[in-house]
Amino acid sequence: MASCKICIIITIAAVFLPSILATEFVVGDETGWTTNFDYQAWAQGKKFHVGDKLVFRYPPETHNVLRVNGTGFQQCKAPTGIEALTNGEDTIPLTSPGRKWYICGVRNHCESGNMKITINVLPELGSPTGSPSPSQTPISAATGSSALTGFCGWIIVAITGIRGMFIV
Ligand SMILES: *[C@@H]1O[C@H](CO)[C@@H](O)[C@H](O)[C@H]1NC(C)=O
Ligand SMILES: [Cu+2]
Repeated sequence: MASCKICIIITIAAVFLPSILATEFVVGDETGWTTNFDYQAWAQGKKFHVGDKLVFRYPPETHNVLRVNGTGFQQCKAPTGIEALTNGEDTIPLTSPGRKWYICGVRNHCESGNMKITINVLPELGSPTGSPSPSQTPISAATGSSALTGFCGWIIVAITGIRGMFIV
């Protein structure tokens, strides 16, 4: 049955699409993590989702990465006792939606060198629970289409549900 082949392909796509779409963002691209770079301009227009990763790349010992809150971002102050990331290839998985703030804690790089970045993380792509409107996800669109009703639709729903259990 031709329609079931399509169904299988769509099911596989529904399972693997979110991981294919997961992106690793190298902060500052080729410039990396350094002083006097406009990270807000860099972040502008990019869409960060749960499941994506931020990579802070810099020569070790010249900089570091501290996760802070909005106040810490404004004042270039990290809470005492938190551990800085220091290996120069620091990969931070974005595990929850919302605003995130990172600064460099070396000397006055944050205050004087503008070494700070804030991003807004959106819910996971293709996630049935995380999406603001389920009708906008590719999976639901496929399930709702008239070509894929009945048995095929149920398989997609079941597999999407199973995938959800592993992710949550
Ligand atoms: C931000 O973190 C500091 C600790 O560094 C804490 O005192 C402050 O209450 C936090 N602010 C918010 C808005 O969570
Ligand atoms: Cu620095």
